[in-house]
Amino acid sequence: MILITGSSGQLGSYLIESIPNSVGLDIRPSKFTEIVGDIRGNLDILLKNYEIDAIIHAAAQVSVVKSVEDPKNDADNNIMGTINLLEYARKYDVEQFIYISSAAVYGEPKYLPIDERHPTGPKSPYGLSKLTGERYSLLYSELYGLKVASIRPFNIFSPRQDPNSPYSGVISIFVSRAKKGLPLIIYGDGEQTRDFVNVQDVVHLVKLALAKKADGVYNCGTGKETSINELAKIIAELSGKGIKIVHDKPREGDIRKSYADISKAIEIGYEPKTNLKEDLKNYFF
Ligand code: UD2
Repeated sequence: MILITGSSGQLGSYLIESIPNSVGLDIRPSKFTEIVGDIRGNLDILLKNYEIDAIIHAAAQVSVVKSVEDPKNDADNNIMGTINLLEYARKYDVEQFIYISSAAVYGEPKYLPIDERHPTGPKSPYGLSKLTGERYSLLYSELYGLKVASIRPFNIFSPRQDPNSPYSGVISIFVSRAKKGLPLIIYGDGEQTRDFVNVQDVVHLVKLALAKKADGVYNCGTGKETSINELAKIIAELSGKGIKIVHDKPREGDIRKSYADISKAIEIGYEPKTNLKEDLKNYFF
């Protein structure tokens, strides 16, 4: 049986749907979650009816902004929660552990595209807690022979992202504004870039890592960059509402350009299928 933590979340819910013989654990109840509980809680009790062979750890405090406001809560979830799961894995001889990390571990890129050897330098408590969780997982692999793969997604998008959250990513914000007929606000000149990857590609890489018992660190993106200007134009066009695009001052601490070198993932069979324009149309319009 495969335990998927964070099964009510954006990525976890898709993982539950596409991985047979899996069971979901999340603090928030949902139709994807069989076990409602906290990853920091007593896992002996929470998981007593299950025989777990592998864990995909996708539960996390996911907001950069919240991590700055409350770094202790962020660390408690992302670091202590991870250690609690790793200890469970050690105690019950779980074979495999897939850690969902983040491109936030890299901080401001020193070169592009960003490969897995790129130095880490998180710019937020969130980036640091994700990196720390990743390092703990890799340490357990060295110390106890747990098979550990760590996946670093770039900018994930899906129809299940929450457009009403103030912590949403740019695609969510632009789509919900376009649907309301509101102008899209670009921070700065809009020439900053991101590697937008649809959630199905992330699921695909996680499944490959699981099947191949991969170990080490893997970027997950498309290997292509899209500027925020291009993104705004696509969404404005798809909405068909004559949406205006306006510019505001740059966002503080914003990363300028970011996209992944995905060669390592390709070596284990990864083939990203993201087509930004098509996917946005299918998901939202
Ligand atoms: C994303 C993640 C962050 C972290 C990071 C890793 C979100 C919300 N943020 O930050 O958690 O993992 O990647 O590198 O998922 N923008 C606008 N107008 C808007 C909103 C955003 O111009 O209304 C710009 C923003 O200034 C930035 C770009 O869009 O240049 C992307 O912003 P984002 O917050 O979606 O994502 P990012 O990469 O900064």
